[in-house]
Amino acid sequence: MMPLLDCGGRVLDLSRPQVMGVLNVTPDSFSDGGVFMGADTALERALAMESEGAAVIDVGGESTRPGSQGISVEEELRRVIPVLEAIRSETSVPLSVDTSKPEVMVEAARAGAGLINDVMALRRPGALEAARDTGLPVCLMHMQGTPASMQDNPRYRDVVGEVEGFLLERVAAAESAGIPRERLVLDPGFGFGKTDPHNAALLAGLRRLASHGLPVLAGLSRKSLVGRVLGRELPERLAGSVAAAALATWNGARLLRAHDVRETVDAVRLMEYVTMEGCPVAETAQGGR
Ligand code: 7PJ
Repeated sequence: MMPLLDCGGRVLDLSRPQVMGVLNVTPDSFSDGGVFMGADTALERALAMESEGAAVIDVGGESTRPGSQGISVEEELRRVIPVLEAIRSETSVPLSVDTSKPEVMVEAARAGAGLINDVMALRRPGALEAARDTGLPVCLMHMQGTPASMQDNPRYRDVVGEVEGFLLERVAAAESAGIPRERLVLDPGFGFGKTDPHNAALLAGLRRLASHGLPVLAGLSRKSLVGRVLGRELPERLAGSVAAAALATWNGARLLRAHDVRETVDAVRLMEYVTMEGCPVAETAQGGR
């Protein structure tokens, strides 16, 4: 059903939960901004994440943190393309590009990206067609509003139902545009136009999103949900982030987007042991499918 995603010739095996390592090449990203700017530093970090067990590395050039304004196509290409080119030949895992811009999707695919990670779920004009033409898998993420204002006053009547409805509508739009569902990944978009109770409801209700036969990605790493609930500033969010990733995995997520790859891989492997076939107690564990 969903085990192997062909990411432009590199395989992402989602028959088991896996970790997507975050590689921000932005000067303003909220959690590690400014640290991974040049291609050299980015390559070093990518190699480290690969050796720590990342199954895919997500390269992002535009910050989408609350309040951020967006950058031009030219600036995003300038940040992302050299990094993809530098990493591509030195790594063997698939690379993902975190972008909403059709032009960046196309150029990134040429530069070796194997997966499109779009926090706008292909809603920008031209994005459906651009993504389809690359032939690559796409992660469709839910966001209420835009990064500039999404945390101002997020509102839902039924957050799990509305996020699910939105994602299924985007799956239908992608299929109509010629992107087969076998190429799609769903993501509730933790922190993107959501309060802490909204995020908590989505984390607790993740299994419903995972019930549609498409792999689910969860990105909770270092997010303010973890910070606020635990009263932790950025450098102190590791344990909370790993716990959140474990909970998401238990509730059916197959791809965990994380900055701290080694620790998250450990958590995911432990969940896998308890819930997947082969474990003596798998049948009684709720997390298995
Ligand atoms: C997410 C993302 C997420 C997906 C970011 C951060 C903010 N892509 N890009 N899901 N978050 N698919 O790194 O915390 O949750 S940027």
